[in-house]
Amino acid sequence: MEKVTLVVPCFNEQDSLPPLFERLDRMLGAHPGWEVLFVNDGSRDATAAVLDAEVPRRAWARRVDHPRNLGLGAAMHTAFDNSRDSAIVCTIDCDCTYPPERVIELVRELGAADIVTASPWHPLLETADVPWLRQMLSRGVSVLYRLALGRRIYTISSIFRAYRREVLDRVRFDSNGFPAVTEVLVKAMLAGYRVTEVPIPLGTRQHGVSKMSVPQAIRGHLDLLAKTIVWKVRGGIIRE
Ligand SMILES: Nc1nc2c(ncn2[C@@H]2O[C@H](COP(=O)(O)OP(=O)(O)O)[C@@H](O)[C@H]2O)c(=O)[nH]1
Ligand SMILES: [Mg+2]
Repeated sequence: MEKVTLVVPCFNEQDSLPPLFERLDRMLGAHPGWEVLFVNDGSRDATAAVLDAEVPRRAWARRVDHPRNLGLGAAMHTAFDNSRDSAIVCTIDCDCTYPPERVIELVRELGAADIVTASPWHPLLETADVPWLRQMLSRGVSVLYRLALGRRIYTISSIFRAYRREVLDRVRFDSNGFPAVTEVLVKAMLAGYRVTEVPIPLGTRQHGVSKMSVPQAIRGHLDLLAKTIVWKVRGGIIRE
């Protein structure tokens, strides 16, 4: 059986973590080869204390801590470096805006793909329980990447994904923050890896607040879009 690591990046998620642990407890009983790696990225709330209490009680749970907040991309680097013996690595969010149980479908779909990503903006889905502005931005950004890449991709920035280990070993990404999620997918597509989208609706956060800054996200995407066009014109990304 292939080893699977679920990576959970956490920044100030003291209230999201307890319900997530409960759902993972129920889910992982049926998946004995799976582990969950929490990356506490210099949280300033009680995230570390919640992990202190919950992780040691579970055989499937591991954690890594950054001494200070380094960003989502840095947390992804730490997690990917700390899961080298897993054939499959998934990233899921802390706030359960994607139902964590649905990661099982992503892993199943990896049979015929190198990356499987949740796709709330897939045409098969009509609604999303997301504030109007966030939804327009996220949908709009995905359209721009679709045009820049010249490839059918409906959702470019979802964190809820499954990767084959080879992709993470070969596709380097430089972004430290949220754009890392998009950068790794763009580069993998340009390098010829197979990407499958699974329509999964995005829900609203029930605990805590979003850590994404909209102005920063817009700047990050404009920068990455410009780079994407250059990479595309140059004829793709060489697999390292
Ligand atoms: N490690 C780490 N995780 C982060 C950081 N910012 C956000 N996250 C996590 O990334 C996931 C998505 O972030 P969230 O704030 O829900 O963003 P949104 O879903 O785009 O509104 C959550 O699990 C967050 O805890 C960060 O700076 N470092
Ligand atoms: Mg979220």
